[in-house]
Amino acid sequence: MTQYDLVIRNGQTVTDKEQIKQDVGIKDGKIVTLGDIAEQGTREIDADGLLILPGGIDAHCHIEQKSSSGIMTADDFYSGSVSAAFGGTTTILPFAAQHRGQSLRQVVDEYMACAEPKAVIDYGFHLIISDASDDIIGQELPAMIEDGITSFKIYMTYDDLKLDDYEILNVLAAARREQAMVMIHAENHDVIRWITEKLLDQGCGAPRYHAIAHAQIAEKEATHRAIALAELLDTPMLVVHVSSEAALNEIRRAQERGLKIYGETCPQYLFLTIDDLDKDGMDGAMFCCSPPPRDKQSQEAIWSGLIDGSFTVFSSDHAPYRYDSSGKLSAGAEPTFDKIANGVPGIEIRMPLLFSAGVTQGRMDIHRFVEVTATNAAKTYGLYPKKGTIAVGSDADLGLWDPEKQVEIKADDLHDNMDYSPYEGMIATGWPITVISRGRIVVEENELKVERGSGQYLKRERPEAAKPLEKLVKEMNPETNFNAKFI
Ligand code: DUC
Ligand code: ZN
Ligand code: ZN
Repeated sequence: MTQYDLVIRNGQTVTDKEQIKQDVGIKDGKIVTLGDIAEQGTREIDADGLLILPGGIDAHCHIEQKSSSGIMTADDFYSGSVSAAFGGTTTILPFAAQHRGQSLRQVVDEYMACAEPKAVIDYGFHLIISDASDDIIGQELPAMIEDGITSFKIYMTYDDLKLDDYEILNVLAAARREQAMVMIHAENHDVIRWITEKLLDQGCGAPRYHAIAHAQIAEKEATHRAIALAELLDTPMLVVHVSSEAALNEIRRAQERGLKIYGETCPQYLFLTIDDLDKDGMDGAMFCCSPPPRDKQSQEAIWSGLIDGSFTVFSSDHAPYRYDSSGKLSAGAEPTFDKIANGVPGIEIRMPLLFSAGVTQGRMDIHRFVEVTATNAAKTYGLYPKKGTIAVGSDADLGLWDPEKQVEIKADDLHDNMDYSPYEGMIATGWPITVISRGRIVVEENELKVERGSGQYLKRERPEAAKPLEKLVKEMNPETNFNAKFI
């Protein structure tokens, strides 16, 4: 009997560090051999001319999630995970979102029950914490972290989600103690509220005003403040969905000072601009997300942060709301911008569009592409080296990419449950033609090959990246337990 369930031959394996022409031998869902393999596998794939990349990890997506204003995403765990897989992603980390009044255990149990029978690829959860009461932070959160949900998102804006600075400090202190990763949505709530009121008073309610209300200064100020709070307690933190140069520069400055501050950006900040929100009628609603796409200069700045290492992860922030009364237009046919469901889809195009505009067009090398789409997410969220790399002992999660295949993005061809794509008509050069998760062929010849519910839940480790800095640990003031240099 053969030692291998699957052997992939003649391809070039690519990790964040190296590209090697070698065979990949897979057994029981794991990579067991890399190198020349003489023996036949039960199944063989000829990957001549293809790049074999680690399966992508989408570390920020909203699936089967009810927004704080009660609108359900268009994708459930089946359509969301299928769409991810067709775009080369083999692991998703969506959110289990707490609404105020809910216990974290109840929230996680509900999301687990939704995902388990439907997901076709592996998945874990970040929590969203909207209630930072002592019980939640002191007792429930540590229990959830112990159970493998080792990261959580908090918000500085939205009436029903926002934490104030005092609450953020409590959350950061808990994360520090438990060594979990804090993700933060950094926008100044009152700035957005104030501008929104003024705009609406003047009758400026069209979708494009969403981008004006969510001013860059609101993102910059909140990013600066969040970093200051994290520094006070010496707590690692990741700023999600960064859209502007000003916010990026806050992150850069923190990193230059040696702080463990990480950043994430997303396709909408590389491929869309404020002009997209200014389409005829309500069509701009299809591009409303927070923070919003900015101008061309910001796009270039965000590209530079992705290329130079300032950003750690590139995630989709897939937040799919259809362009109808179930989603974008749930508040009526012509809602003002503040009533438009916030978010854009992108789980399937995340990797192909970045591959095309980044690697094919020569902006970034392929190793950096692997780093930001897979390896760094695994490291940041406690999945490495099980996920995010190609190594003996790692899960056999792989995308076989044809670097020359051209695909025109069309909503009709994507596998999510959306009725539009913000990226309609864009051409991607480079596409994953075979996608493998734990040795199972999930996508081949443009067909789904696995059953619903065949994805597995990932109980995650405490991330190495969430450990406070040794240097700062020594500087902590023993009486106050905060960073002594601020006294
Ligand atoms: N934050 C997200 O992470 N996604 C969509 C909208 C938002 O505010
Ligand atoms: Zn957010
Ligand atoms: Zn999001």
